[in-house]
Amino acid sequence: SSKSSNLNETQNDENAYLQPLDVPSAVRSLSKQDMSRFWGTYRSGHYLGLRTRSEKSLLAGMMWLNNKSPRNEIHGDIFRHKCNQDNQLKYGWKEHDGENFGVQSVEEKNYKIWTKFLKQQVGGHGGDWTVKVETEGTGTTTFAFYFVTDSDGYLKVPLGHDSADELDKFVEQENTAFWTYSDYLNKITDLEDDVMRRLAGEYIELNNQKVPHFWFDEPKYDKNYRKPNHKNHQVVVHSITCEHPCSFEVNFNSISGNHERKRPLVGEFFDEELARHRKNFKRVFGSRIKLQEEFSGEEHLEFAMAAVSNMIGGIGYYHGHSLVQKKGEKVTPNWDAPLYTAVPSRSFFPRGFLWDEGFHQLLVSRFNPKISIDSLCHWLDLLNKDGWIPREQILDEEARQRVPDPFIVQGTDRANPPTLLLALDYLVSSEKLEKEQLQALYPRIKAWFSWFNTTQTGPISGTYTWQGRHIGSENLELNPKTLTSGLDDFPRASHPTKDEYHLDLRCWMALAAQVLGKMAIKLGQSNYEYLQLEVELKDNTKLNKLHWDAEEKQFSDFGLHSHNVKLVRKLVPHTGYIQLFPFLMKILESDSEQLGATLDMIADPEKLWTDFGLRSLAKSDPMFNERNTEHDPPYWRGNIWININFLAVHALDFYSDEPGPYQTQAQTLATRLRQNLIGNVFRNYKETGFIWENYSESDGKGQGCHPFTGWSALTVLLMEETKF
Ligand code: 6A9
Repeated sequence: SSKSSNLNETQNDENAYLQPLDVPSAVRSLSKQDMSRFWGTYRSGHYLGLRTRSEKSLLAGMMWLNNKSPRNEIHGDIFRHKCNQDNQLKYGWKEHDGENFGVQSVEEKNYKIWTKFLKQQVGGHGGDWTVKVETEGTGTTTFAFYFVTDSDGYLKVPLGHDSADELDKFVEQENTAFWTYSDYLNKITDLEDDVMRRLAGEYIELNNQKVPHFWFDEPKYDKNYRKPNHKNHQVVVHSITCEHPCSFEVNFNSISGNHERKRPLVGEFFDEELARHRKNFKRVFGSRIKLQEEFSGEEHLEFAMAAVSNMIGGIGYYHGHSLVQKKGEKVTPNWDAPLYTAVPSRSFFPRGFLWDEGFHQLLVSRFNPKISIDSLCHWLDLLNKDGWIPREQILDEEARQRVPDPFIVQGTDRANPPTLLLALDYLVSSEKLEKEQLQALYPRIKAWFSWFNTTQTGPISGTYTWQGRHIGSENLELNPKTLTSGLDDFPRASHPTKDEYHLDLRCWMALAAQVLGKMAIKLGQSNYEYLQLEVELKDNTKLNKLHWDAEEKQFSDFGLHSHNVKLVRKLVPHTGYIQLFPFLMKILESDSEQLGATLDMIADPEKLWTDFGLRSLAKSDPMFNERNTEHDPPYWRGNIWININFLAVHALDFYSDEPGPYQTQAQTLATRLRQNLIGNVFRNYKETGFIWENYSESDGKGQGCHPFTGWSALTVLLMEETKF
């Protein structure tokens, strides 16, 4: 692609930042190759996209189109393939366990499609699977189910309607197959056009019947398909046109399972096996995620299961490299590596994000810790020699096509909050991480921590600075962004300088030191270094000295800020999520004036309190709901975000148990905030069928992209009986 053609220069081996950290791979340390997650719905940016967890994979997927509707009646793509918000479809996994099965529904205007994915572990290569498609409603739909080979294999699917058909589990009205080639796996997008040209409307008369003209289409470029050249990926597409309601099965059998397979996964056996797994899923769900009495009804349970299932069903597997850049050097490809990760949104951001993943795995680890450990090992294997992990994982051409150029390149000095440690901390304290696994991860976590503690330090001892704010861009943006912090446009010092320092990062470092110290003890190693830093970073006197603004009665960043028309170095008086961090990380002493002031800020409807959750920026803040540029609407300047609200509820729970002058206030706020959040996210789900990226502070409506079953799905943990 033109985007990267000038970037594929040979790597300079002396550049440490382009090499993986020099300790044994965490992924490889996982107890022998576990095949239970080999096949999966890992192309989660598609309505139904399957692949294996291997570098090169046979891909499978499905698309469909509305034959009967005139084009202009259909929203979005005429060919439904990639998840696209413009299609205005309601879709998502109702149940998905990440290992055995998933049940998804997709709602078109006049009909509904169920995609039921089920696996059977036989043989040594991840076993068999079947996709059963069932529809309800009226009208006719043409489905196209396809397979794409990696560049080594080839498909031997006999063509023609009268030959024995290896994909013959279709129950169809019209059933056609054809070949095509994709010269590049990642340009599978072109497949839509190709299939479209062949399917869209071109019918011929045959025996007084209208049939698609490609019925007996000869393979187009298949002269040498038995010896495909390495660039080519062979594609076979099977199309089925049926009248609703209808159903068909696509059954994949792994040859290595032939001697073990009692029955193929089709027909009655499929239905029985699926029913068995669904029952088991509900049982396991109920035992691992116990909902409070008031949420134990059908509707809440369905919501909770859908939230978890979409998080798990959205997990993707990628293989490729980021494009990275060290300050002052040219953009270079990183090494090729796999990533198994949940994604914030299947439609908009179907790829990995570092700080999102820590929140994702807090939820996933409740249901299946093995999945979380697997993900964390993959993420921590991405550490380079310096201990850096790229924030946004845009690993292949398909991912790069979705992202505008300036956002693709990852700077090697750029951080993102170390939330993976939140998930790890949970796994360690709940004894779900085995000692050997921790042993394998520990050197990586140490290296990551040490990268933070050397590259992100501020101008004076005990201070930390997010690198990478745009110095000198204050005339272009209302307030130059801090993407690395995760709270992109939350206002900071008006004029970025090298010597500003940030409150939230200091608090993240306190948390990191605390978690590392705990892990060291668990492994019987010295925790001295971490304990010392934890104590220093949690010292309220030191914290207040650096970040407490006595006049504004709040904590703040420090930097060059315009104040009464003058530019001065001072504490930056904005009010919102950043100000909560010492409270969120439970650093504040329970009888401190600072805790009291923070709780007041939370409870004040002119500041953070709304009936739907806490606002990201106070209503009273001068930048409340302000655009950053003409093209950049307010994002973290008022909207309600669930990840921070989740941390807030847990901090309130914590202070609710701490005797002191603010205990009762914390208790009241915890109860009310929890109720507001659950009530609103649930109401939106009922009304729209989706969990959203963020919620409006004025009426609670879901906003931004959807489905966003990333951290917003943490609502489920707020519904739990036992507090986190
Ligand atoms: C650039 C893509 C059509 C923004 O959830 C992922 C991140 C969070 O980590 C971050 O905290 N989101 C939050 O402020 C989404 C970021 C997406 C960037 C994509 C343009 C265009 O796609």
